[in-house]
Amino acid sequence: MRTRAAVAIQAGKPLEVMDVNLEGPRAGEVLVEIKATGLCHTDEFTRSGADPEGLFPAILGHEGAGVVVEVGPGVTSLKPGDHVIPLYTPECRECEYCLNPKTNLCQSIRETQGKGLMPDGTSRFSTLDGDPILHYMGCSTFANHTVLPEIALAKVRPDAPFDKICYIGCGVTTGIGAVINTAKVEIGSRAIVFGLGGIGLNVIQGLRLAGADQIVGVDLNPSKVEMATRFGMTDFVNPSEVEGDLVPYLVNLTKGGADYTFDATGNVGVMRTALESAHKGWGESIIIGVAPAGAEISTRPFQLVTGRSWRGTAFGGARGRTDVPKIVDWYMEEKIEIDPMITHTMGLDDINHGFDLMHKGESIRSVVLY
Ligand code: NAD
Ligand code: AHE
Ligand code: ZN
Repeated sequence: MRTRAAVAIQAGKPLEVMDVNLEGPRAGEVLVEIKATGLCHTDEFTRSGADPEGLFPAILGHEGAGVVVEVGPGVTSLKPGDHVIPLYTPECRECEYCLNPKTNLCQSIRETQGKGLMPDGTSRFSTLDGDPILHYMGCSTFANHTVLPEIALAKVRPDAPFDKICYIGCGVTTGIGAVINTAKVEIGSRAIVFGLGGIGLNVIQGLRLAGADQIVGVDLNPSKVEMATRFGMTDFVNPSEVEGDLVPYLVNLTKGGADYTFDATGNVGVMRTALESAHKGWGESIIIGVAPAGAEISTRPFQLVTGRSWRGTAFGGARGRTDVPKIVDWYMEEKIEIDPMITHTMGLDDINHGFDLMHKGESIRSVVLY
């Protein structure tokens, strides 16, 4: 079939919206009509050329929601008409990783996914001239139709609105999951969140859900304060307004350091500040942000010797097919909020405008509606 897609032809260039060819689903695969997709900073990271795994030409996008159109041979858990959220972290429920309760990082298709290919080593997308176009993070939600493995789709309730629940495909689950699944934050904790964008705000929302007493937000952009306060931030710090070193300032503000700190910026300098502003003896710092190729983190080992720990999280530690339908339920039951964070919507033809808004710091989430 033909479908419409925003294609990343080359690193650093705007996406080009065009008709592309899409082959039907092979064994174990599912054809999905994408109804809405969010724009995450990770898409921009890859588009810009900063991603060491970035490959071109590719159809980016990994934060979508849609409807099953057709299933390939052997697919048993989904049927046409089912509402689904694509999963860049699949859940096969069989691999060594899925069988270990300590991780959500299913590895059953990671190798081909990292090469922009389906599990059989081929791509379903091509140009109208027949040249292959690569998949991205196994999802490619910047296409109106896409093909995914059955294990990379969460089936969700049909009454949930696509234009909101697409955000559960990455930002919402990553932020809330980092608090609940990875850090396992306790009631009464003190926490610091660095970066109040589409991920950091969901960390704040997760911290409120977990019953944290103090939720400090740190961002260079003061326009984020209003939204962060609405989601539960108790104190705001703009590093550009702090005289002297930020670490002692934050340690003092949190009465000795935070029980939990979260980096949602992708800046390795910020990651160090996050680690060092965690409480001596027990503070945990969780890295969520994705750093550019070649960037490395550093600190004095003494920071760890004296009881701080440094951890990371992908997709908020969530097992997608199991956890994502539950998060959709939380949204529908009003346990969590999504709507105010979706600050802009647009058609696929205007997708580059969504990236401009992200660069200018004017949006939290832009969502493309098909
Ligand atoms: P975003 O652009 O919406 O937000 C980033 C925020 O960080 C902005 O508000 C910006 O002002 C702030 N910021 C930037 N530099 C800063 C600094 N030096 N000090 C303080 N604040 C600073 O991005 P997002 O969509 O929220 O994504 C955040 C990060 O999380 C990105 O690196 C993204 O790739 C990553 N991410 C990781 C996962 C995962 O599974 N680990 C999932 C999604 C996104
Ligand atoms: N390709 C990058 C790594 C990017 C990365 O860390 N991705 C996160 C999800 S970000 C979603 O917005 C992730 O899930 N990582 C686990 C994995 O297996 O990719 C690089 O540095 O090479
Ligand atoms: Zn993302």
